[in-house]
Amino acid sequence: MDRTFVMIKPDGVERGLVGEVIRRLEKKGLKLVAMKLGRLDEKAVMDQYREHIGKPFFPGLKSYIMSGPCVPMVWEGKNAVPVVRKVIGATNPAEANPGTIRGDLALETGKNVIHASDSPESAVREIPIHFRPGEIVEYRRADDRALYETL
Ligand code: IDP
Ligand code: MG
Repeated sequence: MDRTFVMIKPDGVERGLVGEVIRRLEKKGLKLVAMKLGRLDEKAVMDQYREHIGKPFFPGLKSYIMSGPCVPMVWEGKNAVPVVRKVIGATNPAEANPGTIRGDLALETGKNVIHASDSPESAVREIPIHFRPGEIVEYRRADDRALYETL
């Protein structure tokens, strides 16, 4: 099954939005298969955001991500990568649709609550930055059949 890397950023943790974010992804039908809480070290931030190194907003992004604890997670489900991008909404919360996490819960691009992989290739690259293989947990959810059985 498809997997994506998702991370609640320090503003989300500090605002008490961890449960709200997880609730939305769980209700969508996605399965949480790995999670931790902690500060990212510099190497993890540089690896995670390597495509943005050198951009004008990078120093601010780096200090924001390292300013407090994050909640890195892996979520699993059919089309997990594009589905989660839809659920989180546009990068700039002012442009994110209502009903999305960023559209409902944030105001600033620089404080947009959540990260999610933008492609399956990004997910494959990002997951091992934050999790060892043994930290990803396989299990059945009671609604697996109801969610995935197609007629
Ligand atoms: P994404 O998070 O929707 O994938 P990216 O373009 O990959 O968006 O940017 C990564 C993160 O960098 C954003 O979520 C945001 O926190 C930050 N960022 C991107 N562009 C800007 C900007 O113009 N100003 C401030 N922060 C930015
Ligand atoms: Mg991105």
